[in-house]
This record gives sequence, structure tokens and C-alpha cells, in this order.
Amino acid sequence: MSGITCNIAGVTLRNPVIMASGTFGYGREYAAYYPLSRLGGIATKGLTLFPRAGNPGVRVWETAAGMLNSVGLENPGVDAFISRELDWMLEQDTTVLINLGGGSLEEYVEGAARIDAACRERTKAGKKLPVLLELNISCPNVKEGGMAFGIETATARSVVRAVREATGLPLVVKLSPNARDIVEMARMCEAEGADAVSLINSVLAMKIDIRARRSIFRQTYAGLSGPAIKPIALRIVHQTTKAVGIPVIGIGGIASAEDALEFVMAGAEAVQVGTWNFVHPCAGAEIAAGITDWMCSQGVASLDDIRGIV
Ligand code: RRO
Repeated sequence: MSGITCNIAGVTLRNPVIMASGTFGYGREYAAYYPLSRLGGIATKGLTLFPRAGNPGVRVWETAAGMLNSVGLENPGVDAFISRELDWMLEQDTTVLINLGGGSLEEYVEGAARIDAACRERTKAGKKLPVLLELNISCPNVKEGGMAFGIETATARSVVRAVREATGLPLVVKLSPNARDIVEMARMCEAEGADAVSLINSVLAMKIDIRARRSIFRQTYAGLSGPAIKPIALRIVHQTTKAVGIPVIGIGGIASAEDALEFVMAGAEAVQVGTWNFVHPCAGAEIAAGITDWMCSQGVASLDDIRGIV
């Protein structure tokens, strides 16, 4: 069904269902459950220029309708990703969103430049390259990076501008609901030449161990995701799509085709499924198939016919 494809910065996705960063690794474990070509795309675990061990102590905690995480950007670093994972991901016949975090402006720029060079090399070698760079300025769990750049628009602007100059790859900026003004942030991304924005990252939250009388998490706060945040995410996506002309990728608690369709009706070009991958490993493929079923049952030939209808 062609009406289910979507387009982000000239890259055509088979369907609008992308696996969210940090919930899908680099795809290898999930490939045992279904062909990853059933997905619109996969966002990698957040990468940084150098490897990071992540946060000590408790990293995940289930809540009534979602989960808290304090992973702390554990990743093998950009170079290891390029040498060990990138080619495998490109063979899976789906779009790859390379999620990039950083602890300083220089680290973001160097990380983006290395990813850009690796992609250029592969394009020259004749490889098809459905790759987007997803710039993460919204990680809530590391002191010296991520969200520190995504709260104030002026600070975020310097990162978006510098990364935009460092790469010709299609650029998606992943935004934080903890930003002072996320709509203004999205407008800034558009003005600085970003091709799309993705939102929302997890919501800063907390869990207290009343026996120990302290936070469960060493960093005190953690990121809340899952169905608990879906109505908030939907509201923010709706506000943002009305304010910018670039595509918005909706993220936040999507657990069914119906949830995904709500985001499309709010104006999202595509969606990301995160926490639900931990509940049902086949969630992504089932949600994509469910969207097609719904369209057939409703006589909707193209998602364009319902996108932003609300
Ligand atoms: O690794 C993390 O702790 C993390 C990241 Br990079 C992010 O972007 N969002 C999140 O909830 N956790």
C-alpha cells in the first residue's frame, strides 16, 4: 500500500513506524522476531563520540503506566558503531536514524562529522543510504550533556547550527518536553536548517525508596516514558505541527496502531515506538500492519488524507 509511505527530507520510509532510540539497540536482537524490513525505520541507541559506560545503580523502574530510565547514554562510541553496526543495519532494508548525543559542542560536531564521512564513503561505494541523523539534545540522564543543551533555545541553537554545518545528512532534532518552550525550540530548529524534529523524549520524573528514604536513582531523577506520557506527547506534537513547516515525528507512549493514528491526525509525518518494544518485541511490525488494516477498513487510501486533520 503506497499511501502508508512517508517522506522525511527526501528519504522515503516504507511506513511511518520507527523504533525509538534506546529501546531497540541496533536492531540485532529484534531481528530474531521479525524481518526489520517491516519497519519504517530504526533509531539507534544514542551514540557519543567516545564510549560511555552509562549510569551506576538502578537504571530502569516500572511505573503504573510506563517506566523510568536512567541509562545514562551507555554506548560503544561513534567509531565502534560505524565499524560494527552500521553496515549490518543498512542491510536490513529499512531507514536508519543515527541518534547522536554529546557532552560538548565540539563532541557533537566531531561525532556528526565522523558519521557523515562514513556515510559518504558508503555512498561512493554504491550503497543505498536511507540514513537520517537524529540529533539528541534531550537526554535527561547525563549531567554534562544531552538535555543540558535542550532546555534553553539559545543554547540548543548553537548545537543545531554547528551540527547542520558539519553534515549534509538529513537532520532530525530530538526535543525534550523539559525544554522551557518546546514549540519555540522546534521553530528554532527549522530556522537553523533542520529537516525535521522528533518529540518527545522522556519526561523528567522520580521514584523514592521510602525504606531507604532516598531516590531509587543515583542521579535522583530519571526519564518517564510509556503510555503514561502519551496524552502529553500528543498535545505537544499537535501544538508543534501547527507551528512549523518541517515534518514532526511523534513519540510518546505509542502502544497500538490506534495510538499511532492519533499522532498522524495530530499532524505527525511519522511516529516512534519505544517503551512498548519491551512489552511486545513484535510491537513495531504489528503497529505498522495495524495501520494498514485500519486504512483498508476505513477506506483511507493515504495517510495524507488524515494527517493533521484535528
Ligand atoms: O541513555 C539514557 O539515559 C537516555 C537517553 Br540518551 C535519552 O535520550 N532518553 C532517555 O530517556 N534516556
